[in-house]
Amino acid sequence: MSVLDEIRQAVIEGQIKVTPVKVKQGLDEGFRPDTILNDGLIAAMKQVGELFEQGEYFVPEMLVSARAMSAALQVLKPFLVQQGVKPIGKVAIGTVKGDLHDIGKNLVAMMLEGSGYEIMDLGCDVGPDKFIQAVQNGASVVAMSALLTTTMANMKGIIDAIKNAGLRDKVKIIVGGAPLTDTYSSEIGADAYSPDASSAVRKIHELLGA
Ligand code: B1M
Repeated sequence: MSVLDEIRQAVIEGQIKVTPVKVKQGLDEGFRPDTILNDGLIAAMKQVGELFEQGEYFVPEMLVSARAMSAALQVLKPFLVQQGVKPIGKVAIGTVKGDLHDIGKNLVAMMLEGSGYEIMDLGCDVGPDKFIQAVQNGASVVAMSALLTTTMANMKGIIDAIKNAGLRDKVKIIVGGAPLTDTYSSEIGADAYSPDASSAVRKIHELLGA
């Protein structure tokens, strides 16, 4: 079993302590940082997403895998920067104004980071200004989360504010969260809706043609 197999296995099993150690071992054995990222960590997260979609993994398993991946990225990041590896795109993610639920949003952010995106995490209770600022600072995707039927209505206000600021054609907008639907996403003028973290990654890939 090569160290790349071991990295993949450690992420899939959600081994938070082992994964960074295996990444370090891969670097010591001379594997390029981008090989470890693409063939180790990202490949494993893709598999985790597939296991979730097949109903074999549930949110807790996905969460520990995402945490293992995040821990490993801390080790790998300086080497990727040194090597000049660029992120696929910048995603500004936040839970909308009035809403403090951030567990799902954090999971989506971790899966995206694990899939090669730079994340601008705006936190929760986020209004239009912060999203607009993020687009002005280079975000190519805005990802909004809402868990309350009362706060999902604020997503339209944010999309309208982005339009009014003349930035709508500079950014793709994706929405998610338990009370959301595809129909609602279309009604408020978002580009896509995603019901869970792994499909969020897939949809954003599609939106950016990545
Ligand atoms: Co709240 N809460 N909560 N809560 N809470 C719900 C959402 C609720 C359904 C519970 C219930 O009544 N059965 C209900 C909403 C009812 C409704 O609006 N229809 C509710 C309520 C009413 C409230 C308060 C109003 C309660 C009160 O104070 N009276 C209050 C509101 C506070 C506020 O936000 N202003 C409140 C508070 C809280 C806590 C602070 C205690 C805590 C949040 C802690 C935190 O997030 N840091 C909390 C929790 C934990 C929940 C439940 C139990 C769990 C939510 C969760 O984390 N799920 C929830 C009931 C439930 O869902 N069973 C509930 C796990 C998470 C991984 O899933 O967030 O759905 P989820 O994310 C998924 C997908 O939705 C999707 O991917 C994720 C991963 O697969 N997704 C995205 C999410 N965001 C996405 C963004 C994307 C793409 C996909 O971007 C593109």
